[in-house]
Amino acid sequence: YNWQFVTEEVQGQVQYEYAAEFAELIHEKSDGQINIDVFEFGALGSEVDQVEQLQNGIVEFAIISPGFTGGMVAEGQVFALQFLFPDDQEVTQEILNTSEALHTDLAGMYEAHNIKPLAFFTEGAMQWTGSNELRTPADFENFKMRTQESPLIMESYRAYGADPSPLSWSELYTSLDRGVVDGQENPIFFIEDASFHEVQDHMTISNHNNYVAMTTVNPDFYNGLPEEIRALIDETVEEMQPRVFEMQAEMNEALLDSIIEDTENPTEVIELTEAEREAFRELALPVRDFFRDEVVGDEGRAMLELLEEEIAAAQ
Ligand code: 6CS
Repeated sequence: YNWQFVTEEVQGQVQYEYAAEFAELIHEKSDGQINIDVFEFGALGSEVDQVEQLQNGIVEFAIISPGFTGGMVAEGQVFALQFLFPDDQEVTQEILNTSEALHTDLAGMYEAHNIKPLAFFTEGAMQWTGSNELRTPADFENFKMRTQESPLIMESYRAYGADPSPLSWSELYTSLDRGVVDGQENPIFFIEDASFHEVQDHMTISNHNNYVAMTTVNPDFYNGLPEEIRALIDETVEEMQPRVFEMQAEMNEALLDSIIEDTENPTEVIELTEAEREAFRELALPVRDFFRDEVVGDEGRAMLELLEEEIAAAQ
C-alpha cells in the first residue's frame, strides 16, 4: 500500500509531527507493507483545498481544523464557541477522546460530507496577538481580526466588536506585517513557529478556547480496506492521542519562553485575570444561541446539548 497524508502545518509543528509519527508506526506495524507519504502544508494548496482533496480521495488521510469546513459542516463550528470547553487541557482532551456528541453525532455529520473523523485532539489553548494590547472587549473595537474561514468564528469576533476577515495562514505573516489585519488567534507553539510574534507587538494569554484538530480519513477508502488494516489504523490513531497531547504541551511551554526571550522582536505578553476573562465570556455566551438558532438545525442543537452535558459531567 502507498497512502498520502496531508496536514495544515509544517515540519516541527504539531500536525506534521503527528502525521510523521503515525506514518512511522503504521510502517513498522505492517512490516513495511504500508507506506504513507506525509505532506507539509503548502504542497497541495490551501487548507480549504486540502479538505476537498480528502473528500475526493486524492489523499487518504488529512488533519483538518473544523474552522476550514465551517461553510460546509456547520455543526463542526461548535469548536469555535469560546469558553465552552474546560480550561484544564487534560479534562478537555478527555472529553475530545470520549464524547458521544463528537464521535457519534458530529462524526456522522462529517461522514455525510465524505470526511470520516477518527480522532479529535487539542493543539493547545489559544491566545491572541495584536498590533495593540488586547485586554478588554473595547480593545477589539474595529480591530481587524484574522480568522479561519468559518462564519461562527467570525461571528464570535463580531460579538467583541471586531471586524473579522478570513485568511489562509499562508498569507497571515505578510498580512500582519502590512497591517492588512491587526491580529489573530492561535496556540503559542504556532504563533512562535510561524513567527507571528515578529510582526505583532502584543500577545494576550487569554485561553479563550482550544485549538481542536481532527484526524480524518476518506470514508470510501477506509470502508474498502480489509478489517485487519482498519484495526491497525484505529489502534494507531488511539496510540497517538496521548503522544500528541504530550507534544503540544511541550511545544506550547517551550515556545512561550522563546517569545518572551526574543529581544530582537520584543512582544509584550500579558495574562488576563479571571475578571478580565469574564468580560469576554459574557459576550461569548450569546454566540451559543446564535449557533443554536442561526447556524444549525435540530440535530446540531441536540449535539450541542449533549456536549454541554458531557462537559458539565467532566468538570
Ligand atoms: O491559524 C491557522 O489557520 C493554522 N493554525 C494552526 C494551529 N494549525 C493549522 C492552521 O491552518
